Amino acid sequence: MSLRFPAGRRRDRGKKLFDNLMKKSALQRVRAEYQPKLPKALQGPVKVKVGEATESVADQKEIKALFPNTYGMPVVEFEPNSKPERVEEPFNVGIILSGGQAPGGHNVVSGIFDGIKSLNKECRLYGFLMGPSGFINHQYMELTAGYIKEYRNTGGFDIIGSGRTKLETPDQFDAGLKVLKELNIKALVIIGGDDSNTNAAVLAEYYKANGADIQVIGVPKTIDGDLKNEWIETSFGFDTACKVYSEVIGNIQRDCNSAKKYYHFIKLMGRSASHIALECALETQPNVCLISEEVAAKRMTLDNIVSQICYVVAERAKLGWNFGTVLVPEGLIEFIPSMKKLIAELNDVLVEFAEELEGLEELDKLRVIHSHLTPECGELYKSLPKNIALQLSLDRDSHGNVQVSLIETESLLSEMVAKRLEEMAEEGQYSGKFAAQHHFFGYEGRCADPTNFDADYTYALGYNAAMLINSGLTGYMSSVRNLTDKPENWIAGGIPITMMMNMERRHGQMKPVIQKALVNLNGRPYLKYASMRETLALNTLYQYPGPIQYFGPAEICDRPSMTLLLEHNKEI
Ligand code: FBP
Repeated sequence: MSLRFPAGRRRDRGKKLFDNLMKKSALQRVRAEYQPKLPKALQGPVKVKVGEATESVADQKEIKALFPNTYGMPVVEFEPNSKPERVEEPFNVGIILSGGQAPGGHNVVSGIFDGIKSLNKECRLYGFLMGPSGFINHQYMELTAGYIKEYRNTGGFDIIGSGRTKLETPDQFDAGLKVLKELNIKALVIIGGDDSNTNAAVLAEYYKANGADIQVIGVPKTIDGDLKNEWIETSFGFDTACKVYSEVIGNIQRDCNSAKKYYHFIKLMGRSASHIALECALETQPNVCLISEEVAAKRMTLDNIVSQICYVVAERAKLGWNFGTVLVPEGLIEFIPSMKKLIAELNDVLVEFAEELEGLEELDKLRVIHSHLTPECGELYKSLPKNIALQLSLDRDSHGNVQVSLIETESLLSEMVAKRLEEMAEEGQYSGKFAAQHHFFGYEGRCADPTNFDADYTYALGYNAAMLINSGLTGYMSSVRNLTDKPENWIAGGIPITMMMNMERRHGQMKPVIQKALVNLNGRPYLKYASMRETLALNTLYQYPGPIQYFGPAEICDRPSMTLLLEHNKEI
């Protein structure tokens, strides 16, 4: 069923007011004209350079057996071609935006659109609405030049909406195939994170195995920055989101250093990995930044973390400073070994005793859950503030994950720090004042207008996806590399998704999945932060990065993230 999206009816009454309210802001109007930069190879006709056959990063035998038709394909790279290319037969493409929003999604769409139109003006682009569910339930719209124009260089996924429905069963694949055939679609592009790209690989294999003649291409998206490897240097959206958060952290630090009376506990999005927190720490130089991967590696307890923060607070108090900033990665709680164990038990209890828990009042719910936990986890559960215990006991998301964005880790830590400081004061080890403010920066960064870096990167990823489709490839992820160089020198091509896979236990079963990239404790970004940590804790060396700049000198407007620069052995 073709739909206009978003559905809305303009009323004649008050039309002038409505039209006025519909006007774009000055920045939006000027930004719409921005022409994203493309790698040299994509600026005209392309030819394909085919590399060697590939292997998966691990578990080759198992992955090969699960992907007999799409395993071992070569890495491909595009090069400029002197022959002008025009595709005689126009073709149609479908797209799905999957999972959490990330700045630049609209430019992926416009890149695909411009890419296919450059091959043949008659090619058409269809968008499935609200994520994979639009594909399964046949809800779509055609994306025309006029419609896309409204969204170029803007943030958000509202062009067609996004969703978290998992695309993983043959029934869903067959339901989707029907609409693909109806619309004469030759290729489906799935713009998503590691799970969605894993599903793209499964879908590509399924369609190939069943002779469906449909190509599937993935595009690496997530502000969390955890979909990256040797071939995918960063996922899109990370750059913009981190710059938005760094701006506001900087503003808070100015406030903090002006009033000198609060500790600001700032939780930052990033469901699992701490890349966002780490990047913001490099940008803003807070007094403390917790890194979940370090907590797990050192097998730290909640108590250890609280002690670490209290040490900083007490030492700063000796210098007369009763203020500071603490960055907390969103996923922290799941990386504390004892909490991880508790969460795993809670996952089981919530499923097994769902009926018993249904409709219970808060206190009864806590009591019943507690009665089903092992003594060790029960004790930890009981020691948590009531609101945190309840937040940990909320329903899981559709992938079975704890909804970490709903857990107020920042308040949990500050409450525990306050309690410990009181004890320290009684023992004469602390004589400062402690007052806390709490913040969570997450959703406000996911739909920001993309930075020049993300606007260029996403447009190139989309345009590149169009070239992969035209090259007849399936089961590939769009890859644009060499990102710390100028966009014209970026390398465009495709990476077989199976190459990034290994087998992991998920919900009790071994599954082929793309390896999630956590913060590497031997990597330059982490080591750089670790080398400054003590100095940042016991001094006040805040940085104030300011807002994203879209117009001006390239060193300000086009600068990639510090994480990317450091990972590429560049100086920051
Ligand atoms: P993706 O992995 O789909 O890109 O989403 C990541 C994320 O932004 C996390 O940082 C956050 O924990 C989660 O989405 C929030 O999910 P929701 O939008 O469903 O509240």
